[in-house]
Amino acid sequence: MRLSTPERVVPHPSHDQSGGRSPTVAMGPGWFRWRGRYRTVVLLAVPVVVLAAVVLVANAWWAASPAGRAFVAAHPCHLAQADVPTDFPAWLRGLHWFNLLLLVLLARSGLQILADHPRLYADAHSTPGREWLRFRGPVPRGRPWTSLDDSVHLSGAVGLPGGRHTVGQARSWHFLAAPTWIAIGVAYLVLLVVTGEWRRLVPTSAALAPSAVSCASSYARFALPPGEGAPGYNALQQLTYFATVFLAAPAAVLTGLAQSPALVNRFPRYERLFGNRQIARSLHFLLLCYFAVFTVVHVAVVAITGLRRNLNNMVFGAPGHGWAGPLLALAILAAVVGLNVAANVTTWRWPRGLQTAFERTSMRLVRATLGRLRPSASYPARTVSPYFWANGLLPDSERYRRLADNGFRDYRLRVCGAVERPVELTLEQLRALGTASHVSQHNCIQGWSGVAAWTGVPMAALIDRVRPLPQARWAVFYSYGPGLSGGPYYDAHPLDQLCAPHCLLAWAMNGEPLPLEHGAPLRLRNENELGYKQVKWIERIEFVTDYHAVGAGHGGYNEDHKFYGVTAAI
Ligand SMILES: Nc1nc2c(c(=O)[nH]1)N[C@H]1C(S)=C(S)[C@@H](COP(=O)(O)O)O[C@H]1N2
Ligand SMILES: [Mo]
Repeated sequence: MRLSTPERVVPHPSHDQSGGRSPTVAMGPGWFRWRGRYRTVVLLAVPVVVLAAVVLVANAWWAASPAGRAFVAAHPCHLAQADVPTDFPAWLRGLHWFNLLLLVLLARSGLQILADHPRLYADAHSTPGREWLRFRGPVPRGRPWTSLDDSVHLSGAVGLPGGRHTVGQARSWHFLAAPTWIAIGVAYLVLLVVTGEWRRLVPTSAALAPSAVSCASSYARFALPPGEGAPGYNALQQLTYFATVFLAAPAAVLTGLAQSPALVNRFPRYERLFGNRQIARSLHFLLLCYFAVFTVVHVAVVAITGLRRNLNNMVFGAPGHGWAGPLLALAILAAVVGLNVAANVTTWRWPRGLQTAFERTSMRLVRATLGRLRPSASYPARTVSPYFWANGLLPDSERYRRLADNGFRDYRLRVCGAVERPVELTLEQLRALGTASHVSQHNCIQGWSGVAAWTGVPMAALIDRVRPLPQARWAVFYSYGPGLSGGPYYDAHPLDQLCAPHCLLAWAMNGEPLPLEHGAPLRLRNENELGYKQVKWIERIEFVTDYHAVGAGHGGYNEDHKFYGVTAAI
């Protein structure tokens, strides 16, 4: 399948949906790695199965022993609780099923985002070879390998929308669903409190912990705990639901937020809560795994403990024995599947429509919140990454080669458009406008990150020099480098972000002149935004009223060709 766009964008090999590789699995540190798609799974399964067998046998022995029997008698799995609501009000049932739809959308678009950089690290620098889990072979040595080469192909049955390097569309879905999920989560919490339904969920007695052990022991003997069917949740059920609602769900939101360049460059301490951004990203993935396991177990228990009665309860709020509940539940599940299929189809048919829907809703929210933060870019110098992934195509024009051969002495930055004083400046003249340095974390849309020290002229100083006209709202940065589908790379930034103190036109990286692959002689650093906004090999800057007349009108090369958002503060 190929990306079809209303503008007939020329596909590039990275968009080539047939050529992409499928994920493989490898796990463990570099000196000891399990490889291979099936071997890893088998090798992982062996210790899990052995451990499970040991636990099952030990538990059976313990439960049959006098001590075990006394324990269970003293701590019944089902605790009689006063004041616990037994009804499932309509709002609760509605939110339960809506939550299912959103979780599936979040999981599928999340996997698609992961497939774009299928490596999970514990170290902050995303160094190849140091992944604790990867779904891709090792990074080849001795030849250029950008993170675009690295993305894997996902089936549309798994990923939303499936395919290769469809991270732009996947993010649209992820960020349409995420604020909705947070909103219904907040509504749910408020309603829990207001209606007293929280009593069913929130543990209020320490007796719950030993009782939960009794429940677990019972399940581990493949026996339903005594008291099954009594009103209220059993102790283990209550603790699991509580952990899912009050720990796992907020943790998913918090680790997701730690992916925001604007947030971590403004509050590096927030990132350090998790260790670093890559640990937060790994946790975000592990939380997806938790939700998947929870759902499987939850559904299994629903089935085992009286499917028809439970489904009636889940749909109508009353534990009837008719077929109406199961039929309606089936219809709801069919709708969830149908909506997911529709999401895939819509994405491939109308990628531009999806991008526009995202831009008009969630992206505005992001811009009004994270986009407004003022980055402090105050990472300690010792955190600078030893390895920094490179992305994009090097300039290949004769003109650029001549400039580079001569150490960029003939380079002129042209600044034009809606300004009072258009200029052409040499690197010397640019330096004379002022110099600033900062250490920041670069976050690529694909998922890798790296910390580097940047030195350059503050954009604010250049803006002072050229004096934008009152109608100028955006500046478009044009590159000597080509985009993947041909033509020069470009990207638009709002003036308010460019005026922030930490926005630089950088000519040095980690105290050295900017290396060729990182954008020599000049690149942008706007620390509110993801990597693709940081235009390298800048040729000229044009101030404009809005970006609709630039390229295909969506705010940049990747915005035009890959349906990325014009704002990327997360
Ligand atoms: N001209 C140009 N600039 C570009 C790109 C590109 O393809 N062309 N890629 C962007 C992307 S996606 C990222 S993540 C960063 C990577 O910067 P680095 O190569 O210095 O790590 O550059 C950005 N700037
Ligand atoms: Mo990127």
